[in-house]
Amino acid sequence: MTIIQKTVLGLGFVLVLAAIGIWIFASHNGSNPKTVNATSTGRTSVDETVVRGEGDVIDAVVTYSDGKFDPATLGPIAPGSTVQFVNEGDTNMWVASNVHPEHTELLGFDALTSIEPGDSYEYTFEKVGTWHYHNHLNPSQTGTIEVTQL
Ligand SMILES: [Cu+2]
Repeated sequence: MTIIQKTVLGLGFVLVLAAIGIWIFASHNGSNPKTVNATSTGRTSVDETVVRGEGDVIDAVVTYSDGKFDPATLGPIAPGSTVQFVNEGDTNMWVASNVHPEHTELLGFDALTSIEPGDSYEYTFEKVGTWHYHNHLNPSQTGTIEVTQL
């Protein structure tokens, strides 16, 4: 092989690798169309927290473990967004709207029962507002959901 043949072969190889890389990158990016970049909110780096309502699918997830809800403040999310509260801790949780113990800030936002580790509670936020909640079993553990017209 001449040096020119080797160079052409090498360049061809690099181009094929680049094409494969671009294809993988593009197909990965297109895999979750409802995810919107949330970094501009400054509240969280979790992309899934800026979402649009899509009916009965899970639009965002809040996890509970070690006595904390994560993210502590979720949003903004659009009206109609369903949030799943997942108990990843080793004690029960009971998600309920403030104010303890009446839970009247957002009527209906109340698991009405104790959620065991590994189980979850889902609630669809229809009303615009900043909704505070707590663990009814330990009211000092709190979180916030921000529902805004996006
Ligand atoms: Cu309560």
